[in-house]
Amino acid sequence: MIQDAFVMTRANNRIINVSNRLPVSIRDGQLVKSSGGLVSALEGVQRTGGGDFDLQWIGWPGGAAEDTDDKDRLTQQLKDEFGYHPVFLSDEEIEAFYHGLSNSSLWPLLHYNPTYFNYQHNWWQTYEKINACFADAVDDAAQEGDLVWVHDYHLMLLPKMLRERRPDLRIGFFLHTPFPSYEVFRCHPKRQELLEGLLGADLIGFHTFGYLRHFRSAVLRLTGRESDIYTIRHDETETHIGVFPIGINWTGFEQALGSDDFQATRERFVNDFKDKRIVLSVERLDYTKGIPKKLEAIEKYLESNPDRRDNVVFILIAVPSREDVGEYAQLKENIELAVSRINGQYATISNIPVHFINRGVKFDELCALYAMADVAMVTPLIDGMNLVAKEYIACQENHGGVLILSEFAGAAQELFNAVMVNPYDVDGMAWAVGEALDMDDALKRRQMEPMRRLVVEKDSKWWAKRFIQSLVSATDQPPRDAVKRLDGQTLMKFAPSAKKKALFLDYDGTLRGFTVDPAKATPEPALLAALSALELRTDLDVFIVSGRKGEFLRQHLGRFNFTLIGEHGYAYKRRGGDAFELLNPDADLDWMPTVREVFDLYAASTPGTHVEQKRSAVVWHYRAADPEFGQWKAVELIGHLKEAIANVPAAIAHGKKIVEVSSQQINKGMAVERFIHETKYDAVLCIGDDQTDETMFRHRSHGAVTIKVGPGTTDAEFRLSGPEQVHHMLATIAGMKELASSV
Ligand code: GDG
Repeated sequence: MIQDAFVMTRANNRIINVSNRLPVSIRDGQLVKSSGGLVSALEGVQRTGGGDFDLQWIGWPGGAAEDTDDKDRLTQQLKDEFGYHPVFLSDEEIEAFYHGLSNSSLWPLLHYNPTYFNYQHNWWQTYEKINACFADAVDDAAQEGDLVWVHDYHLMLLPKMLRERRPDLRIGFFLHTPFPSYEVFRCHPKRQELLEGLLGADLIGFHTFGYLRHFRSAVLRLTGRESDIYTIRHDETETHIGVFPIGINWTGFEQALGSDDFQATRERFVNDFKDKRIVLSVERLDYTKGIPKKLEAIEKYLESNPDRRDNVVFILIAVPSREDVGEYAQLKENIELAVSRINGQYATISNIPVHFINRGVKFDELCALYAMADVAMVTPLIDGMNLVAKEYIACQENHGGVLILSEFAGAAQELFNAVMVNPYDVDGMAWAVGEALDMDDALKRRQMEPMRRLVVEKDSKWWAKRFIQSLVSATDQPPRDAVKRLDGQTLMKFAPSAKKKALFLDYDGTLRGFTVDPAKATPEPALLAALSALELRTDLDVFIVSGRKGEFLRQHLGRFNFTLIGEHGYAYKRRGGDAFELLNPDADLDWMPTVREVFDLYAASTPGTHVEQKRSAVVWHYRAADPEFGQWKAVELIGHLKEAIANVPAAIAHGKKIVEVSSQQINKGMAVERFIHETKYDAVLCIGDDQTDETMFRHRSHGAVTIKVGPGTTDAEFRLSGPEQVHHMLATIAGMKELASSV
């Protein structure tokens, strides 16, 4: 299935899957299959390999490099037999990268557990180093234009590292855990670096919309990058984001359910648990899975239902996990204590209520348990998705079981018919056990059938196909606007000659970067140097075209022999002149008091915002407001204004952290028009960064060189990334002799 999508869109049929663990482990020199949620899901992807399509996999094969003899032979074997490329880790690296940074700092925060958070700077250094080793491994294995799919929190720096090394690759990242609220994620000392690392990807996927929403919020607050529901904009490109709920490896389950081994195991278990009702739970022994609270609920249920103590069995399979991390050892001890307390209290001569199995079971045993259990109790405190919930449903071929599901699992977003519980509410969970055990058969079937259809259809292949298709289309799309990089050849038009040339330069965001306090955005030395050099060129007329008031321009740029155009073209002062004149003295500004009133209302109700009154415009500034609240109120304000100014000659612009209403009879484009009509220029350059500058860019069609500064859609022909590049361009123009150098 993946093949189809892939072959249709690309000439090169290779996907490089990168995850911390390979789906096999090296034990005693032999290759053994490893288990876990990610491996289970990706097995489906791997199975579609072969034929037209080639899946490579890069990851750690488990164990310490020191303990692996004959690495060369194993590397060769992994490559030849499976298309796997191992990244070996030393004992020290496993400690710092895997147990340390990944599982003791990232895992707790991603799962809302700052109290379990631990951090050491050397862990971070090793995390950077190992991510770089993975980048090297991908670099070695990847051919031009390959798709690279990076998985999970162990490799959050990898997308950026790869982007820097190999701009030709198409990079996707999928996070298998939740992405928490910004308030929790911000606890991480390296929060910014982690986000920047991820933003190297072309596409980032999450299990649920909630995680995506938190991610967007963290990106906005920590990096200032704005986004819409599908994309995060940055420098000259964008990162796509999307929701891709993972599915189970249905092919594997389907095969198992049809096998003799499964039938035999199932019969054996049915016989073992004759006359008993089974409530099953399966999970890694992890504090996120909520096992202690589940045991409290079981205890409560047994306490309040003495008549059930003889015939209900709770089978708890808790697969050992991260036993080297202190919190996990403590958790295991607490669980063992609770289990023996419950069994001591509620065992009868004919029944032991809790069967606690602290190891993995074989796959056919797992399937048999899923198929025969009357109830599955999946009650994590938080879980990215939880495949066990879906696997249990898939094995309910006769639709006779009931799923109790935590509303804090990603799976709860899809499995609406489960008996939903709050895993912190012990009484509620105990009640749900009774409800599930006593549910009538017709209702069970009605609830189970649609859920089973969903998990069987939307399996891991479906999931992988959707992700890969989205990555292909994200990277196949031409940039939203075909903006070129500015080249030296274009700038040649401004090389010294007898003919006159004009430069129309916006100020904020173009000549000067933004500051929280606009009054502090005064010209920096690099800009002053470039402008001084330009001033010496007698064949160049320079115009500063800004939204600022004339006085600000006079104070900070008045020393140059330039024409200053303030308030988006409302007032201008000619070079050499003294006073500011009006561009259009007859403009109708009667709408202004009404707009001002609306703006004042928003300033009063949005902390950190203020109104700036200009002569031909009113501006609401929200740069210092909470970024999300500011953005939200800006959208609301625009809606409000649209009604208020429906029939007047005024226009609304949503610029960078501002909303502005200005006269339609005055704009920067009209100012440019006035001056290029007065003087016949041989070449014209217009440069600016926001929406108000777009009115200047319409002169592109008359041969002007138009340049957009920063990201975003534009009508300009060229793009520069920020003020630094603009300074460099101006210095280049100023210093031109006969031949241009490149920017
Ligand atoms: C992470 C996220 C997300 C379990 N016990 C046995 C066994 N398993 C298999 C299950 C299942 C997998 O392990 C567990 O997957 P989960 O999704 O429940 O949980 P995590 O391991 O925490 O996985 C999670 C997942 O990644 C995928 O994105 O859903 O939220 O935390 O497939 O069947 N398999 C066998 N014996 C066992 O005893 N054979």
